[in-house]
Amino acid sequence: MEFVGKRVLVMGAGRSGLAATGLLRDQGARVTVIDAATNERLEANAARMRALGADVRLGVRDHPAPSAFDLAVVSPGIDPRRGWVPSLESAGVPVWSELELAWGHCRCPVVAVTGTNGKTTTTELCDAVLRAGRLQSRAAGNIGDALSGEVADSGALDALVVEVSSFQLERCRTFRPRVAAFLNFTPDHMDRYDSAGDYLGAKMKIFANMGAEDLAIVNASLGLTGLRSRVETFSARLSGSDYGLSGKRIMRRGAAVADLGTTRLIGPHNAENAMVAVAVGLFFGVGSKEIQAALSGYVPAPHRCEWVGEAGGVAFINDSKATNPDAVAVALESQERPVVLIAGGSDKRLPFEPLAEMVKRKVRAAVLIGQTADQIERAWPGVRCVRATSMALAVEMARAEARAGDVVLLSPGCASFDMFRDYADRGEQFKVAARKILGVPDYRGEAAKK
Ligand code: UMA
Repeated sequence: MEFVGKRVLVMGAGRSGLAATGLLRDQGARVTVIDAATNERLEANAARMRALGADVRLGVRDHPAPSAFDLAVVSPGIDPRRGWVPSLESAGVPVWSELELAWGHCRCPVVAVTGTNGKTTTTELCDAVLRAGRLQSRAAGNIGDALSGEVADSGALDALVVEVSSFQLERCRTFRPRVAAFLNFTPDHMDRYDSAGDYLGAKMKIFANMGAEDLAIVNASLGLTGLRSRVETFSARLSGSDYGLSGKRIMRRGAAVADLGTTRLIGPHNAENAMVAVAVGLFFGVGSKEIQAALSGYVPAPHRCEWVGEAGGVAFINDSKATNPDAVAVALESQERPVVLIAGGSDKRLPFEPLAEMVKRKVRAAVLIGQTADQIERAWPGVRCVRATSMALAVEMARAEARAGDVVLLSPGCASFDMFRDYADRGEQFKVAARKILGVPDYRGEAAKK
């Protein structure tokens, strides 16, 4: 599409809106940005977008007329089936996701990673493997830096590794990754989707435009059929897939291709994440020594079963990134000590009953926070549950419930937006409170170090 002089509406003034505005202004489009909210962060973004020549309106209640626009670009946090998007579409204004806009300007192969859990770790691992093979690679997308902000100099890259959420795939038409990985699937975001099938449908769009020369790397447990691209399967649990596990070794069709024994990647879910990174490395011609070096050198990002410290025999682990019940199950599975669990948060309409049996087995007490506290307590009969109204209080209460030899685990199983800015803010608040108990003086979180 030719953008010069085009009137484009950017919906959402967060990271996606900011990056989309930069890209559109570079292309000569006339950009209007709207956001229903207003706060300090959005004001700062608005100042940057105005400096680029965009018309920015925060705290918008009445939407501008559809006839004023040739195209709308929607941020992933905005549900295109509700609110104002349907009226734009019925007025004939095309609505693209930010990912679709970015894709049209991308000049290098894309490795796209989706799935319910493990996307960020896998995206980082793939990027690390490609870099170890001396390829010019960059990670972007849901991981934090919107793709629109990364495509300008993408012609100089060998690959962009893009973490892709279901939200970003909605309102995508032409996105075609060279390699797409689908890690796993359990119901999530049921506050946005009408059914699990609806959520799966959004995720499956990752494969929609791929052809015979492209590669899909899929978890064998998904049982996906009918993809037009080449397919390789992986599983740490099922036999018969292209990639599997023998002890700590990753096997490809019977031959060892990497050793997890020398890595910090713990648990079957991380073995599967690593299998995808190996498959991506081999696809791009990275040597096995380089692949192994990348896996061995990888340090998991914060907020994913992150060790905070131990005092008086009680350890503190921050798994704030666990934003659905399945991720809590993975965290609990990997704990060998009794757990005092801090859980709860904003409601995504996900059931907690399936966790009840594991929680009974592993959890001494649960400290519940946020909107879902009542629902979780009802779902876990027989489990001691107490309530906290802040993270500081939750950590203190968890410490009081714990005995020497226990683990205090923050693994909320919910989104964070009822009490925190995001999952990282929630994890930082947990670490601040835990380090106070651990006796680490003056710890005020990662942000304070920058
Ligand atoms: N808004 C409206 N009207 C609405 C709803 C929202 O105006 O009806 C506004 C909000 O006030 C907000 C903006 O729209 O200012 C929405 O922005 P956004 O939520 O899309 O936030 P961004 O900063 O653009 O961040 C997005 C992703 N956020 C979501 O998908 C919710 C980030 O993923 C991503 O890192 C970023 O783009 C860059 O690509 C975060 C996330 O929580 C980490 N993702 C979900 C997840 O991982 O589970 C999918």
